[in-house]
Amino acid sequence: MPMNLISKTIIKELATKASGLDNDQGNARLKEIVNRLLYDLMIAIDELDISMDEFWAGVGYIGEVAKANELGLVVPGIALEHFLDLRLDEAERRAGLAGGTTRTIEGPLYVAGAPLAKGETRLDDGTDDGEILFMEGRVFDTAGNPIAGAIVDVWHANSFGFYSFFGPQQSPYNLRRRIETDRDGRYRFRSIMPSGYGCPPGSNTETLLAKMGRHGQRPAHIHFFVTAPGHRQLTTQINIDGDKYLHDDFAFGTRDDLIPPVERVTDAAEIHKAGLNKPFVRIGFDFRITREVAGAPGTVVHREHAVAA
Ligand code: MBD
Ligand code: FE
Repeated sequence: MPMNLISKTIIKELATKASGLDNDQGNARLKEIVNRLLYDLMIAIDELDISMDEFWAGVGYIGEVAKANELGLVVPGIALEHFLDLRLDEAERRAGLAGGTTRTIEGPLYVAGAPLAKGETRLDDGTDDGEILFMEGRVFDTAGNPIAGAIVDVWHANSFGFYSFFGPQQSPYNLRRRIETDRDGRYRFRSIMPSGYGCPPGSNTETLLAKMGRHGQRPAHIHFFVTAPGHRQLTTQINIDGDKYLHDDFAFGTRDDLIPPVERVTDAAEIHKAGLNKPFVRIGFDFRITREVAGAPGTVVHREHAVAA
């Protein structure tokens, strides 16, 4: 039952004054946003009859999340990062942009400046006994022309679900590379199969999810930024088919057309041809990126990124 101890008129007045909407100084856009968020929050407190203790528990929680540098994990966990993707999808649709590979969330674990290779490279440092993976494909524009010199910036977790620069020590830029496509728009890499990521046990994010009856697991996935001059940046991932959490991702990142077939190669001749002595996994995936246009929101997200030490 809504409490409404306070009239909406009084709340409106308070939020207006608190956000400086009644003066002509400051940043108009910021004031508009603060005003709206404050108003909606005050209404929610009033209607849900949020107690002093509940309120300060919430403030304390956000403080802890910030102190632990976990905001980037809570945001996808409560579907906000995916929600922003849904808005961008719709904005692109209305701008007439079609035919590009489906986007999905960046997540909090990108590190800029990975080593740059031409055409093909190896991502793993040889210390991970995970299944060997060869992934390859091409970058196309939406007319079907291959794009030479596109950059495929790829990052993924190791076979324990950990990323380099986060969690247990790994070699710098392990499982992170930038690959420049060759004259046919082709990229290719050798790596090891990632495992799904799980929110650190006991983390603030996991604590919140547990209180909502949810888990903090992601299916195994591989992240990509695909860029080329004159084109819109694509931020996406592929998911590893067959993963237990494929359609139960705590971060809402799985999308149906980002689940390529996973081919397990066991044929002795094929194994020999690949220069290996044990079965391996092959995944093919092509990217299509759209042209830069005026009048659509940008796809390059300016956010805080971890910096390589
Ligand atoms: C990840 O690896 C990830 O991709 C997201 C979205 C959240 C947490 C960990
Ligand atoms: Fe990830």
